[in-house]
Amino acid sequence: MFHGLIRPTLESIKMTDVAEALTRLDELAIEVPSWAYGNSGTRFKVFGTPGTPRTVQEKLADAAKVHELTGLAPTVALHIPWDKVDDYSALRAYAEDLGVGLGTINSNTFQDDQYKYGSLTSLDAAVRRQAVDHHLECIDIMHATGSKDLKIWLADGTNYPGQDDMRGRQDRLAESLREIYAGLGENQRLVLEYKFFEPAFYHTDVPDWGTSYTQTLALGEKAFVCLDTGHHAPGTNIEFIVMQLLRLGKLGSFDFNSRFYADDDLIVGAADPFQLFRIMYEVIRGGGFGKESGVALMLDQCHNLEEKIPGQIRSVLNVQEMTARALLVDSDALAEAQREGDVLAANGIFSDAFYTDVRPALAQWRESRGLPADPMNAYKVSGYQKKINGDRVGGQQAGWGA
Ligand code: PSV
Ligand code: MN
Repeated sequence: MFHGLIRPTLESIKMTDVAEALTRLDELAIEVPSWAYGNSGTRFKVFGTPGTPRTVQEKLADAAKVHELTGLAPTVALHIPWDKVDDYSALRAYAEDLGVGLGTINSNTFQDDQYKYGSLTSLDAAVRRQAVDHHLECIDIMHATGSKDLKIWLADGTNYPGQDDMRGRQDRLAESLREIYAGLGENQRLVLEYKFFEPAFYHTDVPDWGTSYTQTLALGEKAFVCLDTGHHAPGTNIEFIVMQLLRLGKLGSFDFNSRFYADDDLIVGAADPFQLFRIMYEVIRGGGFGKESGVALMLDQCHNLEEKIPGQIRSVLNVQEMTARALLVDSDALAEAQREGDVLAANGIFSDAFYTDVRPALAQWRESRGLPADPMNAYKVSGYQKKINGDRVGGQQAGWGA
């Protein structure tokens, strides 16, 4: 506890505080993306990797391994049509047998020729119809998979000033979204993801949280914003956006990943662990943490060079570690320092939590729950990678976009 103007030191965080913080970690659930297990790369090259899944069932098996070793990843997000199957109820049963559930359904209106000039915003009514129908099909799939969220990310935008009327596109977007929203079931939600660039270069139709907020606010209570950490300009204060969306009751989900330059989709927490800590602090501060909060913590990552399954294990562990550190912030002491205008003390309290090494405590937390203390090593010695490398020979490896 911090009293008066005495600056807290790292010793002010005791093991009892750590133990207390860790009990809340049981509420942490991270959704992994099916596409993280397939091959991916850049526009220059997609490298193949031994053992890569050929089917959605194999992707689910890999995701189940991540959950088995970490206890952190109980659901898997699907991308349609990449994960299209004939029988989604059977797929759900298959996943449940493996110990995981099916999560968010991601729509895809960015890889078909007809969407060259846009999808939900297109000037062409027939193209808009097709894009809306795709989302209604996704909602049908959600009924079978038991998924709660429909996540929409649009590649819509233009490359040149004057290419299209930005205002008209925004109006058509609102109209298309209204129709999709009307198709949602009672317990289903729509989450609209924003991204400030790419693949369109001049303007993007949902470039920022403000646009996503405005559009989802107009839709109603079942529509929320999805925040992908890689979709901001360098230097953006992402935790401010987290705070604001939570304050407005409109933060639906995260797509976590790391970026150095653009939408790199690297391992979350790898580029800037302090940013991840600050984001998780605002999530906790704003009531976005825990199963009842309604905020889905998803990963949206691709493992281009590194092995995919340990890449995912490392990712969920990073989120857990920064969440644990964020839970250590002594909020009473912080509020007191803030009231007293003690800038350095307040910043010190925040920093002390960030600099606390929670890894030994997390290893204990795992062991006490029957999980391996070191999931990365447990995977290495499990023989799973060797087995899938041998089993998964022939067929078409899954890849980003397939
Ligand atoms: C777009 O860059 C995005 O972040 C969306 O979430 C897509 O669905 C996903 O990437 C595909 O990897
Ligand atoms: Mn994303």
